[in-house]
Amino acid sequence: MNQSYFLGIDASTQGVKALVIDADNAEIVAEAAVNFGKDLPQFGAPNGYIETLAPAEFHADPRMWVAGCELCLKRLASQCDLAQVRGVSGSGQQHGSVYLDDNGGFSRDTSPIWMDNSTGTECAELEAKFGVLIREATGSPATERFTGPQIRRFYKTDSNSYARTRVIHLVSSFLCSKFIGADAPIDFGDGAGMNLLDLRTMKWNAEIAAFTAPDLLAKLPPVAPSDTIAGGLAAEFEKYGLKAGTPVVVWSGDNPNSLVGVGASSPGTAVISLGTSDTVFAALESYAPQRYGHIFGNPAGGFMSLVCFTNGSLAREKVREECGVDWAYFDNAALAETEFGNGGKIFLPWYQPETTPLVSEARPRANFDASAATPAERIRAVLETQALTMRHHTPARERPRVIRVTGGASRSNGFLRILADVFQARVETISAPNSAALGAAMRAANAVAHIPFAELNARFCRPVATIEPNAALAAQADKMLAAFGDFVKI
Ligand code: XUL
Repeated sequence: MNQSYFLGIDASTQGVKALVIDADNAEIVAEAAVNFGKDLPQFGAPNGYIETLAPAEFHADPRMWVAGCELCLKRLASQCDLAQVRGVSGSGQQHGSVYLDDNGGFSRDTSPIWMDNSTGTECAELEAKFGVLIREATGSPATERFTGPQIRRFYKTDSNSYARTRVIHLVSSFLCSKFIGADAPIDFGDGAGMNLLDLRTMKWNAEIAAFTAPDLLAKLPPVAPSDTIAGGLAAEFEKYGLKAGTPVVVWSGDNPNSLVGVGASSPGTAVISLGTSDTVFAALESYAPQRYGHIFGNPAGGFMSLVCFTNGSLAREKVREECGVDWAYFDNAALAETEFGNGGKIFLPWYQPETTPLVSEARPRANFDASAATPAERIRAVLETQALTMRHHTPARERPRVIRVTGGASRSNGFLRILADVFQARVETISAPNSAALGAAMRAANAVAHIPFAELNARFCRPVATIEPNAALAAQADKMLAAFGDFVKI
């Protein structure tokens, strides 16, 4: 019998992915995926959420997440012997909340998820009541998708159902509870995405909870470090070949799990994920609230920062279209036909309202005349400005030595070179298609078999390619950063 199989499950917005790692042999031995739209059409959520609600409301049926996990396990069981699994953990889309009553049923039929932005009023109320304390205590400003404002809105719009609620779980703690057949704690990583956890004490903030909704403290599960064993696997999972009683480690959110799954859970390595929106996240030595973005618990211990830039890949695509070039040209021309610095051109691609910095209207801004620039200059301008924006919003104390880049746009050599030179850091690309599920499996291996994360990183998170910064450009990068700072202030 192999003693080193660990199972990681990622319940994300559009589906569930799961994998089994063999920790001793540094191998992923099985991988499976379920797509909610394709595989579970009975839930009527082709993209993972119910499409018939008001425009700002995004909900999903929590039963769909359970069904997705079960189908995924069934698919995994056909690939490997799940009886060999020694530990289980998981990942949930952050911020979503599940409301359970006293009778094992749901007191709220559907769950608001992270895409929901219906709580502007509740956020304003929290900010009016607590001001900067919200950011100082919880690591984030009052944020529409965060669970506290969502709970407050539920209480205000349906106080009877709120009163009938026994416990409010996050997606992660709800699914962990299903796996152990009892209420599971909320971990420090995901708990920090609620505007309720006080990151200075790692306890629920009683004052904020009391203002959010009556008796809320009594309805929140306990919080626990991310390496806590929540319980043993419930007997019903034996039908997939798993063994009842196998340790289940508390689940966490998808971003905290990804931090682990890309091998960046120690300070010094930042992760840039280039997707629809771009996110930059990194492990932090200690807790200090920052002006932008969010701070969550790092499942490997300590904290992590996460800053989101809304205008990511869609903005790059828009520039490509406006320039009338294909991706092959876009990904390489910026490097080949232009020079670092690009004559000082800055182009803020705010084609949509931007989160960082907060810009409420779609309003691209340039310091040069685009009609007089070549396509390569325009492409370099957007890529250099995006890189400068990321560095500008990374506090100096967290300047990374290494940046791990993931996501679709990490194929662009031009962009990788620009990131290395702007940050003056080594850029590594990694292939991390299932980083949240891998992070969960690594957390299970760490908590159950006590394999150190450094060891797990060396086994599972090796870079695919490396780009060293050109140190001769360091002074110029500093000047560009200063010029960028002046321009965004205008
Ligand atoms: C992070 C966030 C999303 C969700 C879903 O704050 O809202 O990244 O975790 O992926």
